[in-house]
Amino acid sequence: MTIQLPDLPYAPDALSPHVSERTISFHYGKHHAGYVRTVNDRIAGTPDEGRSLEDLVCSLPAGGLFNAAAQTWNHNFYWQSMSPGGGEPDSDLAAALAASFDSVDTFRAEFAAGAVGNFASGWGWLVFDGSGGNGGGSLRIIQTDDAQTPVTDGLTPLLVIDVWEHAYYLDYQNARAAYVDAFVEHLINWEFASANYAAALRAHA
Ligand code: MN3
Repeated sequence: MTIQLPDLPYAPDALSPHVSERTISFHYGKHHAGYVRTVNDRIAGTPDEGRSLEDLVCSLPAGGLFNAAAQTWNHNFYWQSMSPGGGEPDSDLAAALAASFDSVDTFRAEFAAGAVGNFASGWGWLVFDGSGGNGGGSLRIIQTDDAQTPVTDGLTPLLVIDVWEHAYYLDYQNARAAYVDAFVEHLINWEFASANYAAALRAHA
């Protein structure tokens, strides 16, 4: 069994002009596909072959194979975090965002500020932290560096933005803030985030 490169959930030009078909051709077709290929090359013929991607990410030691596996997971999640229409969070997620950040608009501003301010080649996340127990939980905005992923910390990702330069340089050059603004205003797949939130609540009930 090998780790698969999932199909894009939309046509490669569907996010244009906010993320161009040219960016997706490199980002999905070269970077993401390259991480998948690296994972498969390195697990071939080893005891890791046949394990799920999640299992690999949560158990591998730091190093090149972890980086490729975690980057594969993060990119799988990133493509789903965007949709051509954007939309709005469902009522449950909207209420949770309001409880944690005062309003959905304040969430957008804080999520954008975190992603713009991440000094690393990394990722900006909205996560559900169920560590409070008793069916409770809170929403948090966190940043990770390089290939790091909240999955290894027991947090449940709801949404992610890739802020490695390869995610935006062809379209925005050094203007990361313009890319982040386009993401929060036009591209957030709220249906995906809302479904992830509902699943997180069920898992922690
Ligand atoms: Mn990337």
